[in-house]
Amino acid sequence: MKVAVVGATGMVGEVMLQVLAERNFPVTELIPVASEKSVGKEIEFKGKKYKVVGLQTAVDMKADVALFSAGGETSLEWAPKFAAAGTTVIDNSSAWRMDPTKKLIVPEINASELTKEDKIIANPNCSTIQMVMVLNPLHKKYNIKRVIVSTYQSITGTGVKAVQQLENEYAGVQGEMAYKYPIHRNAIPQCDSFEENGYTKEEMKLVRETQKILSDKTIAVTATAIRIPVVGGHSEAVNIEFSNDFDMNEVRSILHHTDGVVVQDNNDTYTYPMPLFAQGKDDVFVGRIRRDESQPNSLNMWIVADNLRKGAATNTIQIAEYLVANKLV
Ligand code: 11C
Repeated sequence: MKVAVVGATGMVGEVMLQVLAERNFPVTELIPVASEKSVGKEIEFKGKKYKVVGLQTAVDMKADVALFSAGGETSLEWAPKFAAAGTTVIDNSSAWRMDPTKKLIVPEINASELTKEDKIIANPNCSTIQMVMVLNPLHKKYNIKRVIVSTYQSITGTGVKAVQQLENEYAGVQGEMAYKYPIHRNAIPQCDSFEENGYTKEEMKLVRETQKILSDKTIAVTATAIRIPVVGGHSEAVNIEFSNDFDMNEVRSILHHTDGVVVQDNNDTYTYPMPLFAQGKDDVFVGRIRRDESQPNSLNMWIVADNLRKGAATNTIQIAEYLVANKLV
């Protein structure tokens, strides 16, 4: 496979290169792509050096697959150009996710929707991916009515500027601010910009993308997304109300048998997921699983994943693996 990584010098792009190498994705030619200011820079992949090229050069190189993580505007402009050149684009931005003509894919859930005709495939938002990985098997069994989610999101979701801001704050030096406020010792109740309805875009992604991935518009979701000074991954406190009652052991067993989900849930041994330990892992971790005693058929849980891995790079590459395995590219 000729593989282009668009945004190769960014945070997600770098993890994509790592994950491609780790999973031995069949890369016969790597095309690292970035904005003009990075063109000519060298990056290393599997011990070999590659020169970063610009977007038009990459289009002309007609890759089989292009993994995009370069922001919504770049995707809107360039994904169609790659697609027109015959390249299948898997895009990490929010640009195409809610476009009814594009598929929004978490491979463990809905990769079977993909066909050869899908030339631009959307990768969901990180906080959505980790949540639906856990919701999906439970929805199939008990039918979800409503989800209330509060997120505790890593600064790596904002990008390298935010990591720099936190490091500057630790060191007590002035620098460029990724956020309007200090993030060290803080919790900022705003991830992404605000929408007309008073929610942030991040909160509305959790609502809309969940319904699209689970193919069920009847699932009510309400979200509050918070940025915290953590780097290892996103955490989510999730309350789920089902139509049907459940057995706690069966819930645990279902999650235990779900590919890509790891149950870490034992109060006796203080076992529960934490971003410090999820960092660098491809799985979604779930714990603190409790019946919500305040209303019928309801459950509380805590879900953690590395937002740069399953929330972005790993999910993208799993989509590419599915395309290869099913001869869709
Ligand atoms: C965050 N979830 O942590 C975001 C980052 O729509 O792909 C990814 C934004 C997106 O702020």
